[in-house]
Amino acid sequence: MNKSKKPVTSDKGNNEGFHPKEATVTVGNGGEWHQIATGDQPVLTTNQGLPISDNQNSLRANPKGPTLLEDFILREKITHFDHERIPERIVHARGTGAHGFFELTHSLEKYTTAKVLTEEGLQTPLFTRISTVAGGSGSSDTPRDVRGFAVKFYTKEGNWDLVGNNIPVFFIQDAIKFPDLIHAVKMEPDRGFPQAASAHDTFWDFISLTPESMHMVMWVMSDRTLPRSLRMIEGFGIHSFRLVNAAGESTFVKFHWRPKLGLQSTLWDEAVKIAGADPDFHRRDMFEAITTGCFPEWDLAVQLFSQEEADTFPFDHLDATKLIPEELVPLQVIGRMVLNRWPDNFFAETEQVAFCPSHVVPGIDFSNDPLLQGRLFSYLDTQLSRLGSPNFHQIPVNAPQCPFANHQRDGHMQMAQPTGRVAYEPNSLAIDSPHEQPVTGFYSTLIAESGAKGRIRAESFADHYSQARQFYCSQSSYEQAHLASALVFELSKLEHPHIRAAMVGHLRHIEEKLAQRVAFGLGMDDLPQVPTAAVAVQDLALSPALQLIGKMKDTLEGRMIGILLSDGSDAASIDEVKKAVLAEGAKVKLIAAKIGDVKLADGSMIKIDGQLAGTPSVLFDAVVILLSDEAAESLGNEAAAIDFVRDAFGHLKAIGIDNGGELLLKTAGITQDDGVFAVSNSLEHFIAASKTRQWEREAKIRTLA
Ligand code: HDE
Repeated sequence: MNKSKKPVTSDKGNNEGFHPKEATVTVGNGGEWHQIATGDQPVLTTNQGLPISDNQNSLRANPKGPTLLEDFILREKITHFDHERIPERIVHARGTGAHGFFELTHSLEKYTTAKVLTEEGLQTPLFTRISTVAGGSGSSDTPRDVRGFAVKFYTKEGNWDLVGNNIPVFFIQDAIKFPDLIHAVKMEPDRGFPQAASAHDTFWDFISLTPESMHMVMWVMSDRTLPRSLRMIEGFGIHSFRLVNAAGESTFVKFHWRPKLGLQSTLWDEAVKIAGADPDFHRRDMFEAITTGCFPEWDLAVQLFSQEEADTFPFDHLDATKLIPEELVPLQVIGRMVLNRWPDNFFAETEQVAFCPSHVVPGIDFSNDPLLQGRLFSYLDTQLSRLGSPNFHQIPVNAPQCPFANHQRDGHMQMAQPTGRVAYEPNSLAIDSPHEQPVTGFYSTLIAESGAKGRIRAESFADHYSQARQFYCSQSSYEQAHLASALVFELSKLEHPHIRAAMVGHLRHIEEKLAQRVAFGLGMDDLPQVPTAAVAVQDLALSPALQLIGKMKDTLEGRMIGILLSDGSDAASIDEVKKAVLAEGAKVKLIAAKIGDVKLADGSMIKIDGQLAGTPSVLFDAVVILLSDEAAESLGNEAAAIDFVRDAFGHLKAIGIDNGGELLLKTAGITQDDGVFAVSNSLEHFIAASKTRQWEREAKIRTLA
């Protein structure tokens, strides 16, 4: 018997790994795999269950001869490998998923029959996938991009998919424009670049010719598209949906996810550098949070309103380029989502999960938003092409967790084996077969429709600038500067000056000063002409709730602090900083010039988490530099150390120092400001400052538009 715990491998071509008498066989069971026999290690088999004696050598005619076609084991293995990839999502290809639950804390019984929204205290299992939009599945986590926010609730009454984004509005009003929008933003077809970037001609060409996108463009150019963590973004269902109660009355609803950790973003320069330092920054952050028990959490809130109320809004709520300010219709928190389980297998779950906005439960219905109406078709279609079969609902991550049965049969990769001769309804031959449920089943709300059929856009959709203006004007001055600078960066990348000019023309409708800032940043001598607007731009009431800075939380929870140290660093200082940071719910990583152990001044050894060159300060929310004088002097000749402190300072982070740290800052040419603290006497101030950014520093170190 093989007692070794080591994997059984052989490069000698012998049979030492195979022990037929104690073979462990692995069998499939509706998509799950079970070990059914004993032994130290499972036996490696083909997909037909044949034990394999040699997994190192293919079958050759002689030791130096050609490989034989007869080698069915080689062919099965390679063929399977050749087919490992399925088409990636045409949008939202790069995503991070996790399991969790939704707990209802406030019943909406008055408005809906949906049990997931009426049974207080009920915990509904769910799977959530957060994604970028434009890049391929292997692209980095931190481009400037919208984040998809899709949640599949496995309710008692079937799956409910709430497939939203981290921005409450969208680029276009009508689904028929979606392929154009996506073709414009994705890599240009003749050259195959840029990957995961909107800073190129085709995107801005399309946008400049599509005024309805201006509101969304304001959001996309804000720091909302540069999240610090996926745990620190909001989610929005975007469209109006309907809730329908037992009396058949319907109420409009907008869904909002609110992160418990508050909102937090990176700076643009930081996001760019993170992409190099750790392309998996967001996925790793989520993985580390969930696997260490710091479960990400969001509140679910709703905005509820009637048709009569909607008629008084100065915009049309069926237009997905508009939002309903919280000041107009307040948010009501009705429950919370906790993500507490990382998937066992990325492909099986995160890649194969199939969301469809058409997956609703009784008591939830659609509105006439023309973007939503198009999506109701698109997602089912895309699953057929990606997952290759109308049986995609049988894949465990997609399968409802309530009983489900109907008379649909057969098809590619059918896993179910229904019995009996009846596969139709109505029938009298199998009274226990699935029958429709007129009372509790899903029904579509009765809505009277009138008007002329045609390819016509409602006049109420014509105002493209007022909410863009409201968004920009509601931002803090720091956020306005970031937004203007983002526009300068993106438009500066264009080869075609006429697109630049067209964009600045649109900005003049939104806010004249914004247009001036961007034009100045782009080196334009004169402001371009203002394009004709279909309707006059309105001055809507400012909405402070649209700020990101306003929604940052005064907390270190979920944050990461980096301590740069060296041989000879002071053990007591390290200990004090660590304790203070951990007490606030943040995590600490220790960085030194070399990986391994560092010998501190008191002779104790401490384990290092990251090597300096591979662990730059962009990976942290705040940093502490605790060095012996000698180490500070030698690190002064180390570009990675200079970059570490310069970037931390440039990214407006709080910096804690001791004498050695002060020396390194000096060598790096940094003039200390109010965001730099001696940890010996100002540790608590350092902690407080680490919860935010040193915004006042920015104007002194960076020219913003
Ligand atoms: Fe999507 N979208 N979309 N979308 N979308 C897809 O479905 C589509 C839109 C969103 O993590 C695709 O399974 C059309 C708005 C998310 O798996 C596809 C239109 C919003 C995800 C598709 C839109 C979204 C997708 C690609 C215009 C925010 C990722 C793969 C009518 C409310 C879900 C797939 C995941 C994915 C089509 C517009 C969000 C092709 C036609 C608006 C979060 O079906």
